[in-house]
Amino acid sequence: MRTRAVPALAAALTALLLAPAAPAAAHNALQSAAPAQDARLTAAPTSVTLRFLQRLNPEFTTIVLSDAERRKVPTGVPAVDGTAGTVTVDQPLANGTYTVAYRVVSADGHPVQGSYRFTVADPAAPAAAGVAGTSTPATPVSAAGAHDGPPLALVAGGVVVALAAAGAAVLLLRRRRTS
Ligand SMILES: [Cu+2]
Repeated sequence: MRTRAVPALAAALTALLLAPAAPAAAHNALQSAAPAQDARLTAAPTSVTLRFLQRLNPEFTTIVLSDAERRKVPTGVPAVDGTAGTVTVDQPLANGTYTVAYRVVSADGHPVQGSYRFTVADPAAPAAAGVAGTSTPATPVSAAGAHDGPPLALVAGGVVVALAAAGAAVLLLRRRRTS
């Protein structure tokens, strides 16, 4: 009975680890964007608008535009209208890949941040100075929330527990066989 319970426990823990994380219903999330993620624009945008699931707090809404070299592109401060935040782009964007990074707060007060890229490829415009056509921006595209930290730690802890349980199961089985 007891030896059977240990593998069952290990299996339960494994299932727990494989199960998708519970959706964070209380958290804000990016719903749509203009320019859209991975968009390839033939005309440079003059603004970036991000639409979220929940209303934005103008005091805690950050939208940062940067070029392929990770240089910050001058924009206005985010103008918040309900669930949408807009920044105007101060200068015409040269051809190249740009990253939009955002940080907003959820209704529960927790921050949510992420980033995505879009490309300006105006056939009539020259490429950005110093930005080769083959340059690949190193900025990773992610939609990581502030809650990614604790769950990761939990997963790591869970793996340790599962490994310990599996080890205990193996030991018990071995002991059984040798006795
Ligand atoms: Cu939260």
